[in-house]
Amino acid sequence: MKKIYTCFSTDVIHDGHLNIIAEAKKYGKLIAGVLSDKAKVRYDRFPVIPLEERFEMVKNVEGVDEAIIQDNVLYDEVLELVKPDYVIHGNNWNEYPESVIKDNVVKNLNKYGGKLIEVPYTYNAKVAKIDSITKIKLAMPEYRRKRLRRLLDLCPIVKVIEAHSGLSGLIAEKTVVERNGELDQFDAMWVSSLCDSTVKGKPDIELVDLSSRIRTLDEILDVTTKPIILDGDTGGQTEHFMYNVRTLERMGISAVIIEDKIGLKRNSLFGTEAEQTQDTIEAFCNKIKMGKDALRTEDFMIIARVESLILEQGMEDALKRAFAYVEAGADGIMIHSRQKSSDEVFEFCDKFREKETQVPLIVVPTSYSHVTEEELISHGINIVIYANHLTRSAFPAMKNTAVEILKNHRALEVERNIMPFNEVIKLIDEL
Ligand code: SPV
Ligand code: MG
Repeated sequence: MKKIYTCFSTDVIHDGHLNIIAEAKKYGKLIAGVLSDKAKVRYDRFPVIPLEERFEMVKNVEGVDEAIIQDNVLYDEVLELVKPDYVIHGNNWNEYPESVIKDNVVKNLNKYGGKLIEVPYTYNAKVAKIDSITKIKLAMPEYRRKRLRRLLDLCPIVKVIEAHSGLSGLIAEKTVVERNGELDQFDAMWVSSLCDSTVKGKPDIELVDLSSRIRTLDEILDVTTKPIILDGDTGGQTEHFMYNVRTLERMGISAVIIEDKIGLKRNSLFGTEAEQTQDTIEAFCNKIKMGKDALRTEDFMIIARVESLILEQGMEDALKRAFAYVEAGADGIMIHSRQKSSDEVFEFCDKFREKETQVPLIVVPTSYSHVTEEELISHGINIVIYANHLTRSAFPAMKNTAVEILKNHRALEVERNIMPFNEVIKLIDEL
């Protein structure tokens, strides 16, 4: 009896899968892989049902003889283990970046003479509807909100990119690349005060108020499914913060990060060039505590941002504050720095981890952008935020286009650098 292997990364069995199963059964015994959560978040999207349920679902489909968990997007391990005579897959993996998976399967099959069977991918109205329902479910507040905590459990480091509009949110949502033969994508979005202010032509001084920030959040929530971390600036007055965290929690935001400053907030990267005042430990701990008390779910995270290194108050002060904020109930600590070297951030993280092994550490490597995610992981960092990079890349591109049109008295010269018009109109999926 020949062995056939296929892998499912799905929450619902639909016509497409049944077609693959029917085709597979013509060849022999079918072993179905169920892609684990950890692999699924790199490959396509977060599952809407737990792995155990997906496993049961696949195992019980008629035609599946055996189910196993596939813990990697790439097939090296599973093919080594199962050694199937055939792998069967839909023909929807011929384009980048999915094509790297096909290449990987072919490479592994070639090692022992296994064969690949490709069947036409089924995409009909029913399949499209299931896809759309899954996305809607993922975007619902109660599902979206808790996913940041899940990601912290699943990923060696949670990768967060800045978004300031529906369009930049879609880039964060949909960009998938191949790296060293594997697929990779961002896990969550950061709604930065700097970028949310800058795109509105305003300074980053808490002038863009929460109502406006909520409109930005809503725009992003409307077209994406990934979790969102809000840059909450100072959190404002404690009495207001208590109301605001509940609003954010209800909207499905996963976390707010508040910095331990008071008065007129200036962007941290100004450091001591601008006058900035740090809050007292007592008052900031009280803000955290009151915020936590106001929450109604276990999902939403209040993360405390320590500004001691920014304000040159020293490592001792930074650590003292971080431990006090954890004691007050902070769900994570963000340590910020504006040095070109990562030394002070790493020293902070190493010393923090000597005492505190569980509370997530968050960093924003804007000034020390040479550090890799692997280095951050080695210092116990759990979340990396690329805090302003989509805004900073859009600005020079727009400026250059404006300059070129003015210089040339026409738009022809910019055409080669801009998106073709017919691609723009197809960029956004319609219902
Ligand atoms: C932001 O992105 O608005 C931040 C990070 O708060 S920083 O600009 O570095 O202060
Ligand atoms: Mg900010």
